[in-house]
Amino acid sequence: MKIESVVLRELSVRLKFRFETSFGVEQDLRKLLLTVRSDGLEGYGEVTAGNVPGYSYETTDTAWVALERYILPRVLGHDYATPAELLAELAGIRGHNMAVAALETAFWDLQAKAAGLPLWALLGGVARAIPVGASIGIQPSVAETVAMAQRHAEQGYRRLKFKIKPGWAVEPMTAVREALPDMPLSVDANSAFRLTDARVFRELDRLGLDYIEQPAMLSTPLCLDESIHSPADARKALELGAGRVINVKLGRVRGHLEARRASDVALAFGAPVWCGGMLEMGIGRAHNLHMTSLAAFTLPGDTASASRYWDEDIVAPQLEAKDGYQALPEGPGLGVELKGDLVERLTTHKREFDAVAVRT
Ligand code: OSB
Ligand code: MG
Repeated sequence: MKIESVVLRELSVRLKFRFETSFGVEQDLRKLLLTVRSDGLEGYGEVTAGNVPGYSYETTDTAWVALERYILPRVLGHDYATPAELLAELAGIRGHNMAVAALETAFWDLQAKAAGLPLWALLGGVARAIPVGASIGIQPSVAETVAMAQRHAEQGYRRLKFKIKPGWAVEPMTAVREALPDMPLSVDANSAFRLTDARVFRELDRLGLDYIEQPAMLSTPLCLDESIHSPADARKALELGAGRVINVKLGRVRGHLEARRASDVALAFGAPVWCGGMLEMGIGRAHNLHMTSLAAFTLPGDTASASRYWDEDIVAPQLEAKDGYQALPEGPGLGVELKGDLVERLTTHKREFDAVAVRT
């Protein structure tokens, strides 16, 4: 498929809640959306980077520059038969995985549409309904943490993940465990702890958590998020026993092809995999769901209902979990339509790239 033109937009969107993690607070988000055109079709991709380099070095701004200056000029006007060919073209661009992933995932959407297949089928997925959990930010009090836990458990979520940080771990989690003795629970520290905090983890160990996500930059039997940037990272981590559970995020590993390879590595090691979230809008959320259809994804992911995050999401149908399960959208490609008027209203910057202008 020839990359005929691309529209890059920055959207300004407000989360329904203040999302606090060990690296900061997010609510007013600047998000990039990519529309890739080929053969009368449109493929969509979303950049999963945050406003600031708290989770990773990539940000909305670095992704804009990487796409505008380095990534899009290389691919515009070129024809690619497969996502692998597209990625090979971009092999010289080191890092900037979230920026590359927005293009790579949009390309998959295009190919699936051209083939008349839902994206999950093109990826080789198997599941048609995806069990999902919810990722709950740091709350102002233990009581509010317990209330949030109870509300999400009542909504049917299959696993609750809590953000923790030094000084905010054992007390709230002990209270949540008391309130919900049988609920699958996990915690995510976003790399905020050090080995000298081992005592905290010995205490958390008593609470029967499913896993502890990325407590530090090196680790005991754990779930790895920030440390996994490629299938090779997954292999090394599992070989070394640095983690037993792998969180796969499309943006972090450069898109669907590498995500599928990383999940295959974990499958070969017998390590459970789940799909992490990055507070995505509808395009990123839909890509997550299609990826999660792959057989390796056996644990509930973060892909909660869109209405948990947004007053109105940018796609139709809106992606909503029922009883803790998200049904995969059917129809070709992502199976969701962009709400054009809403996207226009939320757009703060827009640039259109077309093959002729960039190539001459
Ligand atoms: O570590 O999983 C993380 C959001 C932004 C950056 C990092 C993370 C997260 C989440 C939110 O946990 C998951 C979601 O609900 O989308
Ligand atoms: Mg995480």
